[in-house]
Amino acid sequence: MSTGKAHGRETLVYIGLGSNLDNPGEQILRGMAAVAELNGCRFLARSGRYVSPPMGPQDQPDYVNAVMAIDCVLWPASLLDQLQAIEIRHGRVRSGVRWGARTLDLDILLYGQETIATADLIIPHPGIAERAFVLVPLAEIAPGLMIPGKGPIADLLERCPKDGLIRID
Ligand code: A4P
Ligand code: MG
Repeated sequence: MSTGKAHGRETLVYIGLGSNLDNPGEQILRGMAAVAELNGCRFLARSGRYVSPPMGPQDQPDYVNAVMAIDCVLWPASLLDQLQAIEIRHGRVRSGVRWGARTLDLDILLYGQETIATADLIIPHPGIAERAFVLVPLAEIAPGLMIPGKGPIADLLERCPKDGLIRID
């Protein structure tokens, strides 16, 4: 079995981006550019950017969120390492507060049709089915998507309240 970082087979991966500090709209664009430049990843598509009130603690600024699609030959754990390195390069400081403010959050929403549950990685990303700030941009670039264990994105979208989500570009 290979112990390298890449497995050679291209997999369609969706990444969720979020930011609510230091010019969030700009952070999202820079985050997308950094992901697109990763070795082993090829940019396919991006959604518009959306503003929404914070989920979780309310004493923090509104968020900007977006979703991007890439073709990726990295193993899921290697991709997570690369994404966390980008978060740190973009000024992410983990405060220890659950759902606290951040310059850049990069979540692996889907990795092909795989279901993964390890100590460090859960795919599909938990909460994907209930969060308008994930579902709406994801459906924008993948309207026919099937989410493993959850069903068609169109059905999830229909059930999900959109309170306060505004598309800004
Ligand atoms: N981890 C497990 N699965 C994954 C995955 N699929 N992708 C682990 C990425 N990471 C994954 O993440 C904590 C750990 O989750 C990682 O070390 C990784 O091993 P983190 O980024 O350090 O912490 P977090 O993001 O604060 O935690 P969490 O629970 O992932 O928060 P969420 O779900 O990202 O929510 N409100 C609005 N409007 N928009 C937002 O984007 N985001 C949050 C954070 C809160 N409120 C929000 C938003
Ligand atoms: Mg995260």
